[in-house]
Amino acid sequence: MDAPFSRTTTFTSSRSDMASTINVAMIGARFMGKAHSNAYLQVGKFFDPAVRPVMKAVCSRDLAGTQAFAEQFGWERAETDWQDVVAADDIGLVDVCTPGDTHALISIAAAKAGKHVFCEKPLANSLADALKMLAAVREAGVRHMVNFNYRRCPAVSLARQMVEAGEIGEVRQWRATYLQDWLVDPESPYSWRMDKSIAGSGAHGDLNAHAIDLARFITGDEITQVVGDMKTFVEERPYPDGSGSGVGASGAAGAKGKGKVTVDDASIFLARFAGGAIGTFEATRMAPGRKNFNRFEVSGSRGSLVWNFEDMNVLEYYSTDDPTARQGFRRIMATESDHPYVGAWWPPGHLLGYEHSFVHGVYDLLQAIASGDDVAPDFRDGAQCVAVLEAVEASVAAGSWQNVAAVE
Ligand code: SOE
Repeated sequence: MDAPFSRTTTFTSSRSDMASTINVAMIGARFMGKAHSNAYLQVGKFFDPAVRPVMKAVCSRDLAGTQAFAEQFGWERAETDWQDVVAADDIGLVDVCTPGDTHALISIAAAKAGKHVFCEKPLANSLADALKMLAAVREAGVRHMVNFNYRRCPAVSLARQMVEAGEIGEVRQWRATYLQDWLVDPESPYSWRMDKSIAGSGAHGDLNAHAIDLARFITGDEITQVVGDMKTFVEERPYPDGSGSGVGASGAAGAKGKGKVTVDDASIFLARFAGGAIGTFEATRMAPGRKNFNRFEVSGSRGSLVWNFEDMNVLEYYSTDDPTARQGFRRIMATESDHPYVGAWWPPGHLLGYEHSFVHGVYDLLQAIASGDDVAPDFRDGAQCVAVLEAVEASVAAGSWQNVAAVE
């Protein structure tokens, strides 16, 4: 078997012709599996990572489907036993693309086997599990990253740079709305995303997790107290007939009748930040007309920034430093070569999309693996996000403000 992390001569272009490689195993082969596979395929073509991924093994439960997936995306082998894959001597990085209920099991086993770990969000379905994952990767001394991909949309990375540089002054208010509509129809089929024992929660963990991560990333601050409300509008849904293809299409196929929805359709909360800012968060799968309306607006003492994934290349910026007669929101197209990540892609002015954010994340992870430096968002960030999610759920149960546990 190949060494998991070896030096090989793989390229003869003007880029590095002496490239290190790392063998990757990905567990899970559905929507996120495709997005991650695409990232491994693209990263070495547009960036020049110090270590290049070799797509060694993909693993999921059904052999024929996994083999077809491996062939489609160029994985060398298809497997069905994640434990064998994680333990295999030739694997250096384990990429966890399964639903939340298995993140802890797989990530901890991978860390114990000395593998670097890249895990989908939310990091875990409970803070207790997230803390165990954090302890495992720290003990193993491996690199770890949770995939909050929206951080790496160029306009979002730019917003972080601007807040850090003080361009909107002191952050006072954060407003996040993450709105989708794919569950508005009560006949939309049941999937694992509606099963609390698998997904952990609904719009809350799926969408508010992103919003919480963006709030922490952009403000550089921590959420310390929360109070919220959550609602399930449609309490049971028909099992899928296998014909669907949307995000909710998988799971329980073949079962008859209706499945009980045990997660929220919508989740809202108020937040207080350590630095004195306050914030609002709203996540729903029940907002007709909103497709992937992941929007934040951050108000500071000298300006504001607004971003919305539905127009993801644009960052809106208002500055009180502009002359009064010229003040107004300007639309910054984050498509220029001096914007984060953009120079690696097309000539200036050409738009990037959803998939690019995954390529950027994989690039940064590979650089960290090569250098041995930490990469953000890491499992501590992932666990802190879960702490916020969990505190909101506690506040709903208690009907009162709750403190958020601080993850060290
Ligand atoms: C479905 O709600 C989903 O695909 C999420 O799971 C993703 O994390 C989000 O980026 C888009 O919507």
